[in-house]
Amino acid sequence: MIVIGEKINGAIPAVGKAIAERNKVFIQTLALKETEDGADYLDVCAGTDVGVEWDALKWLIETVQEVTETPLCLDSPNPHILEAAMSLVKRPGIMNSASGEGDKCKVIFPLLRDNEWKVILLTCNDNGIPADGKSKIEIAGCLIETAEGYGIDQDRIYVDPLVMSVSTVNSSMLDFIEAVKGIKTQYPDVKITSGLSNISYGMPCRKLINKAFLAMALQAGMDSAIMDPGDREMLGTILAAEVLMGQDKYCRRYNRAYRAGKIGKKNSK
Ligand code: THG
Repeated sequence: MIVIGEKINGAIPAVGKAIAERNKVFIQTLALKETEDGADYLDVCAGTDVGVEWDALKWLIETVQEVTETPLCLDSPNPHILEAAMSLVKRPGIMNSASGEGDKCKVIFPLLRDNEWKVILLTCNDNGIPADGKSKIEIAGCLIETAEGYGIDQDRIYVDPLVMSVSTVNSSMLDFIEAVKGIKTQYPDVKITSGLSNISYGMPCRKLINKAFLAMALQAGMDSAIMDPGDREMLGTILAAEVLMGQDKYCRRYNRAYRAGKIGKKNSK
């Protein structure tokens, strides 16, 4: 399971405040914590108004790279900002994201020629975000094939099938799983990623839903999630799911995490 740490995001009020105040220590502490918690990539999103996003993102990238070598996942809705941000980044990371909207593919895909950068592809286009699995698969296929034309192999692509909130679309997870399975059948080397909290929007006890979603999505073939790597219950769910799927030989990783106090009740092994 590839973990993309979600905490360096200006949409989180305390982080937005730290970015506005250019509070280096706050951001660097977060970056180090996510790294220690085992994040494979750090999502960096300024999440501010369009006019000031570039300055904020530039500062964020420089600030984070001062303290950690964990590769970054550059997160912006603006492909031109992603293009400019890429030149500041020291080692190949993930572009979050391209999609069928506007000129995103035309701007992002040429940037990935002849390097090791990866890209998240969202299953949406100028007609919006489809809820049904079949349309998600169709859009993903179209984007994957366009990417191939730019020399981007399947193993550098993460598709995010944009799960809906289950309070609005009752079949939300089932549609997501249909998309995961369909995309993996047609493009076996493509990876699947997702945020974990969109599904529970509008529901009480959101984390219960998020954890059940994570376990079922993993079983369906999801490879990665954008999540809080320090969330003990979420980590426990991942490790338990990997045990149950027969992916953790002799349950070693689960037992090791337990002995290290990383899962289960805090301070009571
Ligand atoms: N797909 C892709 N990119 C994305 C998302 C996605 N980028 C942004 C977002 N969704 C993922 N990032 C976040 C960041 C923070 C929170 C949710 C998603 C969040 N944080 C709260 C906090 O930190 O205070 C609560 C955390 C918690 O309770 O665990 O809600 O879907 N491609």
